[in-house]
Amino acid sequence: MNKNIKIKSYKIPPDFLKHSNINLKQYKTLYRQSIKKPGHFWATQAKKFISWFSPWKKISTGSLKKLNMRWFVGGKLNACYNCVDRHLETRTNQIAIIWQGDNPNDSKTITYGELYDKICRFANVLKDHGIKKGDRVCIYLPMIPEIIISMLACARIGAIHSVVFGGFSPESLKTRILDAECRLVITADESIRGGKYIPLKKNVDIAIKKCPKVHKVIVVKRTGNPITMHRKRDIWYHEAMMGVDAKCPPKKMDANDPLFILYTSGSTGNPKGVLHTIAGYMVYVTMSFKYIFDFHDGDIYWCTADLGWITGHSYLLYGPLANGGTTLLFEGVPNYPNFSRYWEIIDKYKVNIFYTAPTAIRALRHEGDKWVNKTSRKSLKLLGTVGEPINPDVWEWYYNVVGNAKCPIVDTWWQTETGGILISPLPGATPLKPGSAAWPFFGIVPEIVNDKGKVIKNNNPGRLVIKQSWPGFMKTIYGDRKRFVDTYFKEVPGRYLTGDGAYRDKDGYIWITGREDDVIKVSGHRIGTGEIESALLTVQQVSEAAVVAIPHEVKGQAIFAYVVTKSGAKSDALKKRLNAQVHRVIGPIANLEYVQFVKALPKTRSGKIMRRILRKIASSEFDDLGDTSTLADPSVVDTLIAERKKVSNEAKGRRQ
Ligand code: 7RM
Repeated sequence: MNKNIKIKSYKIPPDFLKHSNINLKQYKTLYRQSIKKPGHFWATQAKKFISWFSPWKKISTGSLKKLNMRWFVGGKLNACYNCVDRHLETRTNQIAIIWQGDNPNDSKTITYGELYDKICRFANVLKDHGIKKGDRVCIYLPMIPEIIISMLACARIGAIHSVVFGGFSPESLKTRILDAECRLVITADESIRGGKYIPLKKNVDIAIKKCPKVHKVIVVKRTGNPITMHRKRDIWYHEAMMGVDAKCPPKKMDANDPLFILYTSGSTGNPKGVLHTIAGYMVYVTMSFKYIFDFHDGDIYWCTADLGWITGHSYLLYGPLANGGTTLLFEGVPNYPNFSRYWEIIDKYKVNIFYTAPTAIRALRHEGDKWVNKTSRKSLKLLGTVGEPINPDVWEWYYNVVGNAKCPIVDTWWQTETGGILISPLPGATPLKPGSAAWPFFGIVPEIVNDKGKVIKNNNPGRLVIKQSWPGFMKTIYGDRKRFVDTYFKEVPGRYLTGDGAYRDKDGYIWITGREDDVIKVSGHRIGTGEIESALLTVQQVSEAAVVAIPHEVKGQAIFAYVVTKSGAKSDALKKRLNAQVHRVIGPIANLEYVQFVKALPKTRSGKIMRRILRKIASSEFDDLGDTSTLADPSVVDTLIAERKKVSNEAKGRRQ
């Protein structure tokens, strides 16, 4: 974010103040308490927001320095009970889930009473197939009610769910199933997005050929198109649900038992299985949902994220349902059948809280205001964004055109690892600065430090770290405690290293500048450049590959691959083949926007690729390449620049 751009700040819309849960004065007082006496603060919240079978014995033990932090030690609870059972007394007939299919005519609603019944039955189906407490279950489903039923059925019996996004390839699915040692997979025949059919069951069949531990596959019939069912292994969901017992008591789980594993990309190696535990996660997401989204009884809330990502877990499912809310589940995409789709859905269901990603906002803004102006959006009271920095001009468009200048925007910064939102405005308390995620949430102590770990101030950019433990933080990387310690705690001891860069302005507002490591965000999807490089290296002609991100108007970032081929091969056909291979290994979300064939990569004398230089050259910033004196062969840079210029000239030539 350019610090020289003048940012206008926005007061809280007066209408909003009348009903908001927290005002500025309350935020300041509570925040102070939350960091001075975290134990007392979280004990109060945990009692208020969560129902316990038996109370904790110690509110917390251990420390972030020793990396043995535990919250609500000795407490007993169940996440599914908190999302469903405890609401039955007052909300049996209230709608829990509004489901909107890809086809605008395809929709249904599910009440809390119905949801309870389906979850109990499905939990019994899982038990009948040998799933018990602690077993891992892989969920590879579209955005249909059965994905929520499956996740909560796992939580009910103490099984650990690992949801894999439906856009991932069979290869990525296999890696995740093997890493978590899943025993059962839940999938659908096909998914439908934007009118296109994706063969989920076929992908599962390919993936589990090499997964010996998977003994059952449960298949939801979504499209009804023919698929292959393996007689001994595969079961139809609808058949299994018939005749199964409708009673299934929730398992009394320990506060620090695992709730789920969710894979996310890092700088190096395979994706990491981020493991979250029940009590800390539930307290944190339930409470943060209520305050950050200013949730009130009767609100209609819509988060557009897929349940395959952390945003879907925390703020489509667990947060809203634990608060007894009505949550909208949308199967489709923002541009089908037309660019008004989101706004039409908002009008159809009178959505009043809407949470989406900057990439979607940019894409829709690009199509012009007419698609928005056709709709009323009168119901909206609050807007949210997540996933990447949002530029001030895109923010203004969201605020004025979508929100009619009457809805605050919560720009929420957080990560798979953090469980819930750590930095965000509170809508009734925080004057808004477009492009800034504003202030820390309760219990969160962010710091901006330099390479030596020293705190820096006054608009100076540095690494964003978190100083104190909070209940929503992950417990570990599944099966790899060493990687957990090395990734997040080695470089700045005693702090959680987020991997993001940031600075803080004189009003205490935090501005996130983006990742500082080799993780990129393409259309809000988190991808490791290392994973893409590994995929490229599986192509026979490739001898070396280096991937960097370059800025993209709609996607935020796009993938730029430098490829060295054996025998210097380079052709458009080879580019296509490389892209096809990346799709096959990772999935279509990892699309190579640019491939540049080069003679050599810039390396230090110790053989480390200098990505900083590659990033600049990819973005055609040739003037300020920084220190190149440590390169083993500095002339490589000139060749790279010449090659880059040649490619952009060719592209220009084609456009003329
Ligand atoms: C929730 C989620 C995490 C990374 C994170 C940041 C980026 C997320 C914002 C943001 C600027 C935001 N989890 N990020 N939210 N950057 N402003 N409001 O996205 O694990 O998939 O990604 O996303 O770089 O480190 S994630």
